[in-house]
Amino acid sequence: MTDPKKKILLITTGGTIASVSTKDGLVPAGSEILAAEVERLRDYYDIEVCDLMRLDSSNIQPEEWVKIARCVFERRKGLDGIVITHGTDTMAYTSSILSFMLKNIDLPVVLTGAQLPMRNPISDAFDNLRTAFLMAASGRAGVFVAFDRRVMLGCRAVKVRAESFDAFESVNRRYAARVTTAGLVVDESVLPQRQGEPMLCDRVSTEVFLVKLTPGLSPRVFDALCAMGYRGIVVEAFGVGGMHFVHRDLAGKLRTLVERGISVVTCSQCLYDSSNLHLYEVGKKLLDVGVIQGYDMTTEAAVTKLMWALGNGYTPAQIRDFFAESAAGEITPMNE
Ligand code: ASN
Repeated sequence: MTDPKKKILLITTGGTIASVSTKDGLVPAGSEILAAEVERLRDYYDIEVCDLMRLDSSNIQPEEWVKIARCVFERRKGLDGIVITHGTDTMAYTSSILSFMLKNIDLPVVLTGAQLPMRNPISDAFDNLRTAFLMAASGRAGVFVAFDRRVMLGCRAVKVRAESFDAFESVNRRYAARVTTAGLVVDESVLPQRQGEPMLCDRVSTEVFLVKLTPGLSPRVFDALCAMGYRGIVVEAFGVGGMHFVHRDLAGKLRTLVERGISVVTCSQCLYDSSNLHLYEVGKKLLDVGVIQGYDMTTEAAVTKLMWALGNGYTPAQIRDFFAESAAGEITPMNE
């Protein structure tokens, strides 16, 4: 007897993968664009479809993250896995926040998209959708991004190329799986560890600002952010985490912010490797004033983790503790 087909829910949110050409440029549509390919996939999977939204991912914001998380959580019972089609531009933010919102998720949730619309004969949509379905049917729980025959943790994905088919990389973490001629080859050591029952934690704060440090940046920028009511700031600092204190004293300014209860997290402008504020004087000063280390987190993971922590009412002390540990695989523990 053959195994029953795995039951997969396909949630569409728009993006290039489901876009059509119009006089206004590419505009996202719904599952009707994916229908022919979904029909072919029905030979292998039992597929339900949910058209949730039709947005370019530049228009996907915290309101949409909540909708997507709720849809996944509410519909997951009785399914083997979920595939979410999504625009590529902000997919890493969505996959990162879902990694926190869908705590201990008990099935694979796999985001995918494409660099060319499904209707384009040379589109990557076919391969990407097939990789996502393979991972969704794999029984490996967690939030993932599937792209260019590779699968990565959602909280490690970064869009690194604007046009090429290999648009995503798994930053500072090995791929969770690859598609080879042998099928889906999963690296079990990369998969997230569940620590309890699945929970929907869908509150998120928008009071987080990302600053990319440039030489000479004025400390007054931080006064302005404070005045605007931001409660969390992520600074992409230089190298392993340095910020200037000569001529313009950023460390001194950040001290006043931390004293006012604002959580300041630093990560590196370098895509790869970890920040380490202990190494240089320009980093140590930041530790002294209470800046939180982002270690080897991607910027997308650091920003969404802070949005999530503030949304869930964490105090500055709780945020500090939360950033010292990995919730979904976004930080490499020191002993690895
Ligand atoms: N602008 C598109 C989006 O993010 C890009 C894509 O999907 N390739 O929705």
